[in-house]
Amino acid sequence: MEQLIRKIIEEFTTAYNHSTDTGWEKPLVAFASANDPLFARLRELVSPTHEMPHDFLPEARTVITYFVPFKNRVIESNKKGYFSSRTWAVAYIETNKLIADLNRHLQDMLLGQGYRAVFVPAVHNFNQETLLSDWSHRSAAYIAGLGTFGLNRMLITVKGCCGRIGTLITDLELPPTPRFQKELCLYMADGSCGRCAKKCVNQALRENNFDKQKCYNLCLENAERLKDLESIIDVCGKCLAGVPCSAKIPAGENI
Ligand code: B12
Ligand code: SF4
Ligand code: SF4
Repeated sequence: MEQLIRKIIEEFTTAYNHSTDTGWEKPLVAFASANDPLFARLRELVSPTHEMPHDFLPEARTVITYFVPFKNRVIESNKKGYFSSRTWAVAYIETNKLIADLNRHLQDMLLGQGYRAVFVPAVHNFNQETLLSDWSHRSAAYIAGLGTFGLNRMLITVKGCCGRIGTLITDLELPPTPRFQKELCLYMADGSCGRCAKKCVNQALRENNFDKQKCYNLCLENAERLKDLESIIDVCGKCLAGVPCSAKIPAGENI
């Protein structure tokens, strides 16, 4: 089943590539046990109301997590300038749609095999004042071993951090993926790099602080400029594009 789920995620994304402008690299997939004690820690780290896998599905056994990496063309488009590129914004819309459709497809497949599955939308599931979600996709993906956190607060995977994360909770039991034993972010590993903080165009991200309200304000400014596109496109991503961890592990192959 593990291989089947990986294959479905890869094939669905490849097929979807043909009907979009964005196009993605091959997705990465990792599984966490729904009973992993790190989920309970999210009530201290994120918020006391953070949901547990069993809140969505009482019989939950596994959290399926995946990362859909952007193509280089999308990353390159957002490297320069103050405002988010249109290509990056379109990638945001199309990847959210891909994740929603892929989650439904996986859910149907699991239901067809006699299992249950529930999922949380990839975006806009957060409190507009606290800027907190009760289901942190990147924390679930970290617990599943998909990557480690960067100074830019993104989850860095073996295909970098430019891309989006989807998660699905199921009662199918799958073997948990081993977590990385090293920090993938150079700053987290040895205090070097810090390129993302220098790239932040709104002084929201610094080495010792992240002002998420400031970040959100710029995302909303971009949304205003991109309002001819179909939905609210609160994007920016300047601290992700054109940095050593954009599309690969920054330290190279020695991890
Ligand atoms: C609210 C939100 C925002 C807010 C607030 C951001 C923030 N950092 O808190 C605003 C609007 C500002 C925002 C901006 C952006 N966002 Co946003 N956002 C979200 C959302 C909806 C919820 C995040 C949340 O609850 N944050 C609260 C904090 C406390 O939790 P967290 O950041 O998820 O996780 C942290 C802790 O768990 C912690 N942690 C620390 N120690 C430990 C130890 C353990 C054991 C664990 C488990 C966790 C942990 O580290 C994590 C990262 O700092 C998620 C989708 C989702 N539901 O998860 C997307 C999401 C985080 N956003 C994403 C992206 C891409 C962006 C932008 C680049 C915008 C864009 N698309 O152009 C910017 C980047 C800003 C930045 N540098 O962080 C992606 C991240 C992809 C990735 N590779 O990690 C997500 C996951 C959406 C998705 N489905 O892919 N975002
Ligand atoms: S740019 Fe450098 S410091 Fe920032 S997250 Fe990437 S590796 Fe870490
Ligand atoms: S998303 Fe934009 S405003 Fe937010 S931290 Fe990154 S560069 Fe700064």
